[in-house]
Formats: sequence, structure tokens, C-alpha cells
Amino acid sequence: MKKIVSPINFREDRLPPGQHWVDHLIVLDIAGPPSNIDLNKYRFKIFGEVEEEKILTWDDILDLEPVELKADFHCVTRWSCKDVVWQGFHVNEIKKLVKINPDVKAVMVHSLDGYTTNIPIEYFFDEDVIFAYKLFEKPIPADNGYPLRLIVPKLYSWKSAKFVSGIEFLKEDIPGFWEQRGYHMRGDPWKEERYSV
Ligand SMILES: Nc1nc2c(c(=O)[nH]1)N[C@H]1C(S)=C(S)[C@@H](COP(=O)(O)O)O[C@H]1N2
Ligand SMILES: [Mo]
Repeated sequence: MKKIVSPINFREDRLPPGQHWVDHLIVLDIAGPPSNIDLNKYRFKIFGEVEEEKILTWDDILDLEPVELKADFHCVTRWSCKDVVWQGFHVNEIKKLVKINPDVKAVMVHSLDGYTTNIPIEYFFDEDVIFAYKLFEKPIPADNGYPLRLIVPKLYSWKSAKFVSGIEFLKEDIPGFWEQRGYHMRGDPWKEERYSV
């Protein structure tokens, strides 16, 4: 029996302001999925403000305790999708693998397509945040982030980086790909933190 992680919803109808429901995930990314991903060569790097950086293989990832998360997905372009089911490992597993510098303020998530996104540390290490390798019981399709993606249900989904290659711990919160182009540094859909002004 897989451990279940529960999402946190803030409204009875679960729909953040300015959003509408759609019935499937709409594929959105800067460059399409990276080609030729070979799980034997795949590496996940944990680096930055840590005592000793760590590089995980795909087998190392599968050894981490599996969890399941059913969560709503909110895109800043105003669509939301209900009850998306992901499986993977909880972010707290990372704390067991590296010793994180106590004055870390944020993480930068790095992806194989060159995408990055920054997340304040308290939003990253939260109970409903996971790295997922399955979507509705199957390996994540290429377009949706194969082989591994982050899921942060409480933030707009540009923070849920696809095709992740690593996680960098930072002493200060610095902007990632979209954040450098005007998207909000935090991106809470319940507060409509769409853009920085
Ligand atoms: N690596 C990477 N991750 C990414 C993106 C991207 O361009 N590259 N786009 C983000 C955006 S803007 C959204 S809305 C979601 C879309 O996820 P989906 O394609 O699975 O629906 O992925 C996010 N993660
Ligand atoms: Mo998005």
C-alpha cells in the first residue's frame, strides 16, 4: 500500500480566483521534451548550499519510499485540472541524503530542457510536494515531464518543473526562467501572484 500525500485546498470549490476547469493537462513548455532520455545515464544532482553534493541514479530514485499524490493543477494561463494522480518520492527524502545549510532561503529546480524555476524553501519543503515519475499509474509521458518532474500543487504550475535534472539550494531567492521574464517570484494561485510588478 502506497503512502498517500494529501494536497491542501483553500476553497470549497477548489478553484483559485481567475481560473476555469479543464478536463486534461494542457502541454506547455519552452522547447518540447528532451529527446533520447536513457534511464541508465540519467542523473539527478543535489547541489548548492549543502555540506556535500549528491548525484542520484535512476535506481537510487526508485529506492526512495514511493508516495502518491492526488492534486489539482493550476496554470497561470488560467486553466486548472482537478484530481491529477502522481506517484514518486516526497521532497523530505532529500533531507535524508544531504545536509542542507541552515540559512538556505530558496531552491532552483534545473531541467534537461534548460528550464529553471525558483521556489522559496518553505514552499518546497512542504507536506504535499513530491518529485513524480508516474502520472495516473504510468511512467510520465514525454510531454508531461519524463522521466521525473516536481509537483508543487499550491503554486502555479510553472513551478512544477518537468524533465528535472537537479535541485540547487540557494542562500537567496533568485529568479528562474519565467521569473526573469516577469512571472512572480512565489506564484500562489490563491493570491493570484501571476506577475511581478
Ligand atoms: N522543464 C520544464 N518544465 C516546465 C515547463 C517548461 O517549459 N520546461 N513549463 C511549465 C509550465 S508553464 C506549465 S503550465 C507546466 C505544464 O505541465 P504539462 O505540460 O504537464 O501540462 O509545466 C511547467 N514545467
Ligand atoms: Mo504554465
